[in-house]
Amino acid sequence: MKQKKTVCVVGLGYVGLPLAVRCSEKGYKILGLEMNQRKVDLINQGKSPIEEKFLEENLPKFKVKASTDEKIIKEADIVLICVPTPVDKKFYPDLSPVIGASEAVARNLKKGALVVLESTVNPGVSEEVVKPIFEKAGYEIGKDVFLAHCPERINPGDKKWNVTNIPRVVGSFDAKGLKIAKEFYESIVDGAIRPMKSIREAEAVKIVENSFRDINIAFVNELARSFEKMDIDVKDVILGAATKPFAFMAHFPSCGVGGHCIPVDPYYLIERAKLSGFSHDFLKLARKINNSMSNYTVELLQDALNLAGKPMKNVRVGVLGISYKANVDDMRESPYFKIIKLLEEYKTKYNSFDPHVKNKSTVKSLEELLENSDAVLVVTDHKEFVEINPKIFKKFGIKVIVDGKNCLDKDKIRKLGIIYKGIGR
Ligand code: SAJ
Repeated sequence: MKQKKTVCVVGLGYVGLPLAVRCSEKGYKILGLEMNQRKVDLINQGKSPIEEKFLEENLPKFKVKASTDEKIIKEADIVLICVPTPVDKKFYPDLSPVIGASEAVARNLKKGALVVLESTVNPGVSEEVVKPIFEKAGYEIGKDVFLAHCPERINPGDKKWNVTNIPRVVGSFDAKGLKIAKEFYESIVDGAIRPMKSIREAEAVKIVENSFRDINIAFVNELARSFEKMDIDVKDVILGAATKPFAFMAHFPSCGVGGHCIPVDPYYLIERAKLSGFSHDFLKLARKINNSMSNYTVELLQDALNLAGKPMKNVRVGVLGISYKANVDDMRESPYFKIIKLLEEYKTKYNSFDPHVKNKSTVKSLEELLENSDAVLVVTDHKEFVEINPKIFKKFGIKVIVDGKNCLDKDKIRKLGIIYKGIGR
C-alpha cells in the first residue's frame, strides 16, 4: 500500500514537516504544500527551516518535495492538514488557516481521497467548519472524500518522543474513513493508534491534554505566589511531592506559559462551550493566573532592585532567553515579549540574549550581555544558561538575578552576595 500512495502535507511547520519526512521514510510519495517560499527553498535543498534534531538528522535522508502551488494536491491519495490554529489578540480562536487550507484541498482533491486534519481544534470544527467546505464543493463525505481528525502531538525539543513513536487517536465521520485513517497512521507510527467513537471526541482529546497541562501549571504558579510569602521554596515542595510514585504529576512555576499549544488550546474549548451555554470558569481562571506570571516576574524584579537600592528606570537589565521553552528556537507566545513590554513601560534599559534566537537578541554573546547589565532576568531555561558558573555573574558585577524558570542555583548565587529571586523561591 505504502509504495502506491501519494501523501500531500499542507503546512510544513513544526508538525507538518516531521510528518512529511516520516511518510517519506516509510515509502510514501510525499509532497509538501507550504506558502512560505523561503521554507520551500530550504526544504527542497534538504535543509530544515527550524532547529529540531529529528529534522536536521532525517530531512537530508528522506527528501520532501515542497511547493507553494496548491495544484499538487491533485496528485494526493492522502492529504494531511497541519496548519496553525492561533488565537487573536482577544484570545478568540482564529480558524482562518484551517478554512483556507480546507478550501484549497476541496478545490483540488481527487475523488476517494482521505483528508486528515491534524491541527488542534475544538470539538465541532470538523463537523461545523471543515465538512461543509467539502459538501459545498460537491463532495459526498464517506464516498467522494473521507474526512478524519488525528490531533498532532509534537513536542518540540523532545529527544524521546517524536512523530515516529508518539501514540495517536483518530476519529472520522464514518467507519470506512476511520479504517483507512487508522491504517495510514499505523503504517507510519510505531505507537498505538486509538480509534475514537466520533470525530468530535478525537478533537476533544487534544484540547483536554493541553488544558490539563495549563491548569496544572496554573496550580503551581498560584502555589509559587503563596509560598513566596511563607518563605517556602515551591520547587523543593513540588520535587518532594513528586516522590509519590502515583497520582501526582510534577509541573513547575515560571515567568509564563508560552508556545503554540498550551496557552492557546484552552481558549478553543472555552469559546466553543460558550456557544453551547457552558462557562469553563476553571479553565478561564487558569489562563488568567498563567497570563499574570509575566507581570508577577517584573514585580519580583522591582522588589529585588529596591532591595539593592537600584530603581527600575536607572538600571540595566540583561534578559536571558527569548524562546518559549528550553533548547528550542520557537518564540511563539513566549513570555519574553510581555516582559520586555513591561520593562519598556518602566523605561528600564535592557538587553537580551538567546543563543537559539540570535536574530532577535540585542547583543551577540552572553559576555556582552553581562558586561552591559546590573541585573539579570532569566526567561528561558536553555542548557547554556543553566550551565553558567554563578561566579561569572559576580565577575561581571551583577547585583540582582530574577530566575523566571527557577533553573539557576539559588544557594550558590546568594552565597556570592547576589540578590536572587525565583518564582516561588
Ligand atoms: N511550562 C511551565 N511549567 C511547566 C511546564 C511548562 O511553565 O511545568 C511552560 C513552558 O516554559 C512553556 C509552556 O509552559 O513556556 C509550554 O511548555 P510545554 O512543555 O507544554 O511545551 P509545548 O508548548 O511544546 O507543549 C507540547 C505539547 N504537545 C502538543 O501539543 C502536541 C503538550 O501537549 C505537551 O504536554 C508538551 O509539549 C510536553 O509534554 O512537553
